[in-house]
Amino acid sequence: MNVLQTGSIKTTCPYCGVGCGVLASMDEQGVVSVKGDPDHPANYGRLCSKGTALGETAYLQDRLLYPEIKGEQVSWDQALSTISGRFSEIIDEHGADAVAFYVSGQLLTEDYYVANKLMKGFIGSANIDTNSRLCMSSAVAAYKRAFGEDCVPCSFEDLDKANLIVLTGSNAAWCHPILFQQIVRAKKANPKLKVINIDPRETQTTSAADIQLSLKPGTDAVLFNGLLNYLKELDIENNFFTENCTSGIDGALQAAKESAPSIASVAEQCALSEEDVSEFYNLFANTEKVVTVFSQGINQSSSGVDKGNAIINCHLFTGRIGRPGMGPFSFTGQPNAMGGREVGGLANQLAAHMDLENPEHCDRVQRFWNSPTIANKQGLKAVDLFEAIDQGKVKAVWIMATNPVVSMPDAEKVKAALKKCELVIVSDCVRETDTAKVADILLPALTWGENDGTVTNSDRHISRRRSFLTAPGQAKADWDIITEVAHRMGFAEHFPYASAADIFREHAALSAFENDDKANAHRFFNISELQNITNQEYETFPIKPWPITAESPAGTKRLFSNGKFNTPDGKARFISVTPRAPAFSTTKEFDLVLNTGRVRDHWHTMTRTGVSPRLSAHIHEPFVEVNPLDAAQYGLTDRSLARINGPLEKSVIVRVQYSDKQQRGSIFLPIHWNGQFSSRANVGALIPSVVDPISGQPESKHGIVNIEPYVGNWHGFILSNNSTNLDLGFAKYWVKSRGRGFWRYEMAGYHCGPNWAAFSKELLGTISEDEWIEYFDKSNHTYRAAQFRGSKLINIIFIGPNEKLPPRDWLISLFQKEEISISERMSLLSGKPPADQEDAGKTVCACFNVGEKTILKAINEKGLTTPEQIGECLQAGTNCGSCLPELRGILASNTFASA
Ligand SMILES: Nc1nc2c(c(=O)[nH]1)N[C@H]1C(S)=C(S)[C@@H](COP(=O)(O)OP(=O)(O)OC[C@H]3O[C@@H](n4cnc5c(=O)[nH]c(N)nc54)[C@H](O)[C@@H]3O)O[C@H]1N2
Ligand SMILES: Nc1nc2c(c(=O)[nH]1)N[C@H]1C(S)=C(S)[C@@H](COP(=O)(O)OP(=O)(O)OC[C@H]3O[C@@H](n4cnc5c(=O)[nH]c(N)nc54)[C@H](O)[C@@H]3O)O[C@H]1N2
Ligand code: SF4
Ligand SMILES: [Mo]
Repeated sequence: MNVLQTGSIKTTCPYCGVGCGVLASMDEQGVVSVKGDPDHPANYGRLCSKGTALGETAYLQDRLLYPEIKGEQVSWDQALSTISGRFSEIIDEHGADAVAFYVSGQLLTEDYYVANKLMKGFIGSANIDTNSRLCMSSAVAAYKRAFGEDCVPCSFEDLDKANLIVLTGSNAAWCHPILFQQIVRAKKANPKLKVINIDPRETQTTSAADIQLSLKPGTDAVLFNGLLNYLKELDIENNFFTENCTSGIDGALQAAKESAPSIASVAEQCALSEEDVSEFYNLFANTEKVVTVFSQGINQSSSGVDKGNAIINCHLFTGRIGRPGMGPFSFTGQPNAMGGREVGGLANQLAAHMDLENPEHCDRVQRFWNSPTIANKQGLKAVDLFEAIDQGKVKAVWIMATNPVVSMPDAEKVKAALKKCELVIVSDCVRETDTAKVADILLPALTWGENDGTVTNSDRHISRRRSFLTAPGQAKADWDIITEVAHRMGFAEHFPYASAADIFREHAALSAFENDDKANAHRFFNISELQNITNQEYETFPIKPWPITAESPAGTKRLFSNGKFNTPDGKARFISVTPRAPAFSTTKEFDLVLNTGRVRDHWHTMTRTGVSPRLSAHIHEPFVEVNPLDAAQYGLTDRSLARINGPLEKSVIVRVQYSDKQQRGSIFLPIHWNGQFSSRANVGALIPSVVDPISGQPESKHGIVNIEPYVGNWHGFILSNNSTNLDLGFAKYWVKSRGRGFWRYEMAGYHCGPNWAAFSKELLGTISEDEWIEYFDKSNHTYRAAQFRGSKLINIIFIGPNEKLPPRDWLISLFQKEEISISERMSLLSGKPPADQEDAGKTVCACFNVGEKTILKAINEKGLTTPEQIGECLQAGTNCGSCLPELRGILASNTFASA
């Protein structure tokens, strides 16, 4: 890979919706380094662990480097002509709705704009949906119902100005770490600031909370309806605001009263104590500056839209919107979830915040695009789209920047549907993904570091993604690939783009097109000021929140400050919410609620974070969080394996992790592990495809399952410095993770068939000069071996009859050594360091590679009592700060243990 320019460039982190500014560069040795951009308003120089490790993910291993058809390398021309030819044939024969795009909040705005334009204005179908359907489509629908337009009213700055922050369904400490740290700092600076965390389980986010409300899963609408009712009873209404700026209040109050008439009723329905509920309600009632943050615990629900509106209702009732330090704030997940919303990338939107089902809007967009046709009815939303593929109604699908075989609910069915589908095209930057495996055509896309364009973060700031690396292999920008297909389908004159800037200008011009104050024409999404941006200005574009117009050329921090909304009467709407239970309740057979979500250092399906040793060190194995009392009931032990079975007749096998922070009756599974990294950990296969009737967002936080111990006859691990992709099909359970200088494989199985000594050599490969040191005890299925090539350690394999194998941390540290000493060789097969060496334990601080045992030792020997002292002593926690909640946890449990 070559560096495109010297010195560092300003770009934006490709992970979460905080959209942190990054300064990135590559040195002459090809080493990519990143640091936080001190001038960027989202992060002011800070980066979390994922942002800090970006350099480790910018290399070429595992990349898709050239187009392929059915596994054979082809030229771009062949690939693109095949796609346009097959699309055109299918459309001619079966109509425009027989083809579809399934895109992603990880595309840049320009990519997204072109994909949406091609499908809705030229192919003439609205069958373009996106993984944002699984992510924040409920928040979109809730905002739209309340404000008439999908607008996030707040600014990150409001977190500093608030006196109460209510987080619900958000594990910001791990998922929006820079915002979480902003909240922690705001608390230090403002002792009046209180934080409430609403989540069925305690998470790292709880560490900043004054009150943790571990409510019964799925009951948030009751809690917020109860709050509305309470505010009404206390007469905390902002009468001026409700009278002049809102409609529908009576219905909402009535519905709130009926469903949540008293604190006692709320406490009972949500399984909370009356004291906790009343403390929360009191704080909300008595604090003017309140920000309510909501995320997937709200959105990923079969009543997610209503839950969003139950939250917004409380802000409308108190008029706490459009002013500093207040508002209902959906934290978006993906780096460009918001850009996708602006271009209308969902199957039920048009473009530039216009509606598919509004004939005036369709006419306006068609005139602007000068297009032969325009979709005028909603297309298929993600779950329905894959259902239509399964039924053969959609015959060709082009998947861009998403991995639905892992991330969709009922994921095995999605896989089967794609296998049957006539034509599956996948544009990705990575060669091997579970979705790429079922594709007919693979298209190599540029990714972070290489592509150019814009993204919009959670608080509407548009910022630039800039390239500093040249295109690897034959990879192309996503917009370029789509444009080429549009040309070949006969639409060349309508897609005259030579650069991302060309597309951005058109996107900005559409936002301004007939966007005036006349009723039915005004849209808040307006970046008219950027429609004539020159290439040079685009190159240096700073970062601004939309709307960006002649009146507000520097952008607009907060929306609705004048109390005007985008509804026909200009008023915000209260929505009457009647809470509904999740679609599935537990049964005798499936007696546990399945909650799913994220871990700190992995990103979704791990295609990028899974190649980073630093990020893989934090949690290297898929796990299930179980309350110890439940675990005892089901015969599970901590760190043993368990099988989790769901009603779709699929199961996963993962490691048990005791957690008293997990309420009884629920378990939590992380979403990240998939077929590339483990045998059976794809949680999508356990989640039925039940959706919210308005948004179509799946209920990914509430499956039903049962759990049982998985007792293998043998257990083992391999640490290997050269085997990147061992075929472990013989093991019922396997998982792989990357470390610095090695790959780690954990395994278990039923049949102790192999003669391990011979089998290991076959599996790992050996040459005549290799030296093996081995220990084999056939009577109890124990085999331990280390393979050396010269003085270099190549492989370690340990097999035993049960899970009681030595800790891996010291063995792992040997892979960082050029030479293994005699005493180390002698100790190796015991798995324990020689007397003069120490074991650092599991990595806690990914930035400085500091282990738990090292931290505990320093705490005890030096009497450390604060994370700051740990930082001074070991550096842990002093860079990105993502491990600070864990450092606090270690300090707390150590105090507890030594008390
Ligand atoms: N490290 C990391 N960060 C990420 C991502 C990642 O993959 N890894 N992905 C990004 C993306 S795309 C997204 S969408 C965001 C998601 O960010 P978050 O929404 O914060 O993350 P999740 O872990 O999906 O879920 C949040 C919490 O919802 C809780 N929850 C479950 N059921 C309920 C309920 O009934 N009520 C309430 N109140 N809470 C409930 C879960 O216990 C969980 O702790 O993260 C973004 N940031
Ligand atoms: N059970 C359960 N399921 C869930 C969730 C949950 O909480 N629980 N969360 C849902 C949510 S919120 C989300 S956002 C989804 C995420 O799920 P996915 O979108 O399926 O996950 P990613 O791994 O982010 O997939 C992105 C793909 O794009 C590729 N890529 C990266 N950069 C580029 C690029 O520039 N161009 C192209 N063409 N490709 C690129 C990556 O290699 C990767 O294969 O999962 C959803 N599924
Ligand atoms: S919080 Fe972390 S992952 Fe999110 S944008 Fe910032 S550095 Fe990237
Ligand atoms: Mo997401």
